[in-house]
Amino acid sequence: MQHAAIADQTPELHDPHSFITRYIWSQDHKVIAIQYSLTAVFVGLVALVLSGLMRLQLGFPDTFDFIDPSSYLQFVTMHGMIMVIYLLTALLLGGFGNYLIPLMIGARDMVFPYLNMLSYWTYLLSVIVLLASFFVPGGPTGAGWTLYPPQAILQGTPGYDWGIILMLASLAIFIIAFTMGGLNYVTTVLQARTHGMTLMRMPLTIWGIFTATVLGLLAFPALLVSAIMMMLDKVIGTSFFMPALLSLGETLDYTGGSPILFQHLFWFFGHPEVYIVALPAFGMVSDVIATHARKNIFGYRMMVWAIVAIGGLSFVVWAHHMYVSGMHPAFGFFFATTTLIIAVPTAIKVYNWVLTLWRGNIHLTVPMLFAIGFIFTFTHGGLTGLFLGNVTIDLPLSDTYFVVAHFHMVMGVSPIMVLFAAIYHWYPLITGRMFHVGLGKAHFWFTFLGTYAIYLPMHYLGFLGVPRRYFAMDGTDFIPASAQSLNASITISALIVGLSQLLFLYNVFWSLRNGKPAGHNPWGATSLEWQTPEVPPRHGNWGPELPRVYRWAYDYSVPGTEADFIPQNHPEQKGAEG
Ligand code: HEM
Ligand SMILES: [Cu+2]
Repeated sequence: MQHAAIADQTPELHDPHSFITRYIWSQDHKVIAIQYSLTAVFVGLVALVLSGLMRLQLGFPDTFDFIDPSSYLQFVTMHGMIMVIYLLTALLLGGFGNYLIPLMIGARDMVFPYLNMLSYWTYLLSVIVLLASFFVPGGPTGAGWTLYPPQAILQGTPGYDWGIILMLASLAIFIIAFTMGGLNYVTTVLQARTHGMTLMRMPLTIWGIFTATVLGLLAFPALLVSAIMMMLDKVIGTSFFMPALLSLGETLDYTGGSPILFQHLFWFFGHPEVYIVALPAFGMVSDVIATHARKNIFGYRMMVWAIVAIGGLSFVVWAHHMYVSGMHPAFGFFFATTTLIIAVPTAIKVYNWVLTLWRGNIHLTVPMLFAIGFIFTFTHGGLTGLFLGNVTIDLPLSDTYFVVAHFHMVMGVSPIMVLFAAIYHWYPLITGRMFHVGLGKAHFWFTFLGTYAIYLPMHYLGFLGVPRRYFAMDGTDFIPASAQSLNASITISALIVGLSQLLFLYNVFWSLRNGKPAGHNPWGATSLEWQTPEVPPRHGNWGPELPRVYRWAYDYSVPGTEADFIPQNHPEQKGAEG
């Protein structure tokens, strides 16, 4: 607030002049956001293709010669890792974090624009290193996205040589990129808010992105050290994670290390990672729902504290991923209890979204459809989490398709629904054009219904005991033959959902040229990013003067006012919270 001056130089001061400084080596947060997003979507498509290949094998075994058991494991690993880290984390924070933070808090840019630019190029490098592993001898690692040692670096696992080394290197580079971006986001939110933008007037989008970034800064170091330690185990033969081992009849040189230590480090990162992805999504979906229901968000303060509480709690539940590793019952009890406690603030959020919709003036726009779809998928995914959080229920279900169904619903599909909501919602601001509504709705229905066609049956497969990460299920007597027809139907649905994403891509690119000009603030939104003098906002965002904020971001349908919304920078006195 009083620090607004930090980011308040006149925009002309370093307005980029050449094509290169404007679009390639750009320090403008909006351009960096687009660079992050395009790269993330590109690798995301690679991950999508990999999932299609896996599904082909599972649905129609023995039909596709080019998928063998090793490549199946490699696809699983690369698919999982890309989706979680290189797509979702990068797109939500590097993409939307970058685009929205300065605009929503009324700053001209990030506080450290050069570092921000460096963050993108480092991220790009991590992606290149990751994808390079497809082309090295042995191919990418097939250790599973959890990379558990000892098997990750030992013979027998695909890509145990080059593949795993490149994966670990790529993760380390990614974390460096994330840290540069993350420090920027945190500092910018804390130091560069414009006049009047108190913390408790910030849109929930910013609260979600901010808290997620703090989580990332605390959690990623655990992954960084484990990557470095495993790299040392692999390359120079230390034994951090490697016990004494007999492999193929041969005693290996390792001794005394602890694979369980890796699991603890990994999940100390891995669980908060779920919320690094979820919290920005929670924030964005709140704002989309409020805007398109023309109603203030129900329980704003409760929503803020729920985000913060979930963020804090997410650091004390990690071992619920390790029930099968064997642990003292007291620890099992502890981690089950903390896991169930997280359900409380999470449920509060779901209730508040529904209560925001309640008696709202609901516009079923494309962003709103995706937001409502998210409430469904997230609730369903969350409910199965309550089951898996209990030790006794988790033990038989662990490593089955029930788990695959659970995490895809809750952290695969749900954040993707919000990302689509967000892209459609902010598309008019970013491009100055409207997307094609019919295509958008078709895209929604394919994606939403397809999600259920893919993942509902997987819960049932899990009950049957169908194991996760298996190339083929035939020849097991406990899995009935009917499981195969389910698998075929899942595969067909997955292919349809995958192809229907082309509707989205086509819409995004077609509308760039052919969409109707969107004009200012087509949704009638209150938050600052829609109040810039130009659409799309120019370098420096605000013209000669920073906006001044008089109210929170949720003054929709305030009684006694003419328009059904009052922008945050509007001085008029009426409004719920002045
Ligand atoms: C149409 C969309 C998707 C399809 C069809 C799909 C399909 C699959 C399949 C077939 C597996 C392997 C299951 C196994 O053999 O154990 C898998 C694993 C996985 N997927 Fe997806 N997936 C999709 C989207 C996503 C998204 C958006 C995420 C983001 C979080 C994600 C994260 C993962 C993870 C973390 C794994 C586990 C990898 C491992 O076991 O190491 N998936 N997915
Ligand atoms: Cu977890």
